[in-house]
Amino acid sequence: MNRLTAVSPAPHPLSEDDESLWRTATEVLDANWRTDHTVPSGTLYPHQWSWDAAFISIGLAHIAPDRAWRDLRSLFEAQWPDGRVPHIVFDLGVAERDYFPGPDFWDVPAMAGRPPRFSTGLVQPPAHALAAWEVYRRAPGDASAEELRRLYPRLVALQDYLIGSRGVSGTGLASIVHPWESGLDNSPSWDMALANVTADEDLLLRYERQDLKRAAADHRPTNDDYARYIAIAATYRNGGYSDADLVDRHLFVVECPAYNSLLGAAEHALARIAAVVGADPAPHRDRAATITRSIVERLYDPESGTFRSLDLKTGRLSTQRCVNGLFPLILGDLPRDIVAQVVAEAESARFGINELMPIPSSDRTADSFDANRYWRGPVWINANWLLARGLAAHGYAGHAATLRTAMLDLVRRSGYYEYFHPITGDGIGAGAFSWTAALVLDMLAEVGPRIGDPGTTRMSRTR
Ligand code: 2M8
Repeated sequence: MNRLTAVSPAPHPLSEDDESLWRTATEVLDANWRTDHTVPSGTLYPHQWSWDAAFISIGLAHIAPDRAWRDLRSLFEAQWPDGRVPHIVFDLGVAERDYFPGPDFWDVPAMAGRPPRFSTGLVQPPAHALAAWEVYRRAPGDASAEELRRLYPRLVALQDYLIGSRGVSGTGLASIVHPWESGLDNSPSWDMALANVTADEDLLLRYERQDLKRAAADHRPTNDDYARYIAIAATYRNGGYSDADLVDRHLFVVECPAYNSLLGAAEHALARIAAVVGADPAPHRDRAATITRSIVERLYDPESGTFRSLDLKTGRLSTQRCVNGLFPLILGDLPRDIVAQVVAEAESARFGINELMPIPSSDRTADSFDANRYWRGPVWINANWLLARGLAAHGYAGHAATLRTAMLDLVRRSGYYEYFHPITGDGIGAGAFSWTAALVLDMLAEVGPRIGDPGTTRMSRTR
């Protein structure tokens, strides 16, 4: 495996502590690099994951832009002819037993010059156009412009797939067909929809969970939920990964506010990318406006002042308040009155923006809150990084800086974990986790010494 020969310096002087953070984050990404992509974790996740690659590329842009583009390119080289970008691209050199469900389970046919079983048939949140734009901004120049030109048609094909084949409601929003597609896999946001799926634990006798060999059982999904995940994935696979008649045929069809916010953010990013590559930005702006309008019309619950997921099989909004309800903040065109409501939700005891701890993945006051279990309470850096961006873009610079301070302090204290206990801050899940390291680099590069400096406007507690 080729190593980065030297640690690239930060773009501005850092404190001694931050200098060390910069170096160790670089080391994590370097250790997780595999020829043409980065694995999320060398132990728990030994393949390439779709939205991980997006976040990772943003960090790599600061230290090895060639790797940032290579990572995104590798992912899009695995794009299916229908435009979907698989949620996992398998490294066929990794043993089947090292990750479940692996290539044999998904049993994807050969296509587009790829061997059989090269990927899963699911997708993940479309964070890639945003990432490509951010990599370009961080590492501008002809080489990056060329990469953007190469990626643009593929990014558009992904959006076309999501808005077309997955546009089940015909409103411009995309549906997910599995909790794994949300990226927020075990979130309480899916509990109501999953309650209608039979949990057949016999499936776990046929298929052995690998995650429990590498992580504590009370940090991971329950067996019941895992059995449901397998049933949903197997149904989609057995239907040949077809998206026809999903509401009638499939077990899980949901519109998620986080997923669709990233879908809209992708159109905003594509409008900017189009201007660089000589394409027409107008259709992207139109689509972005439609997506924001539909998210508000369909997924916003004015009574609670938050966004919720919508089960298309029952027509019901989830009753759970989860971090996905805050994601529409990343949309610059979210109406101001709704922004204010969502910020109030983020400030409330349910999520509680403060300097001591980033925002948890789920409502701290709800019965479903679980401080240890995967997306049901713990803190995730990618979600907080996105929320900080959204808050800053809507003029809440103080809140954005508070979140950044909390994130950097947490990682300084606990390490580059996959997720963190929302009360103690202890690291949970995989250590040396790539997107945590990547986004730390990005925060250090962007804010640098100003983080924690109370004399600056970014740190002000007011808007
Ligand atoms: C987690 O999901 C995978 C399945 O895709 C798993 O639990 O095995 C999620 O946190 C997801 O968002 C993430 O992309 C993936 C790899 O980091 O791990």
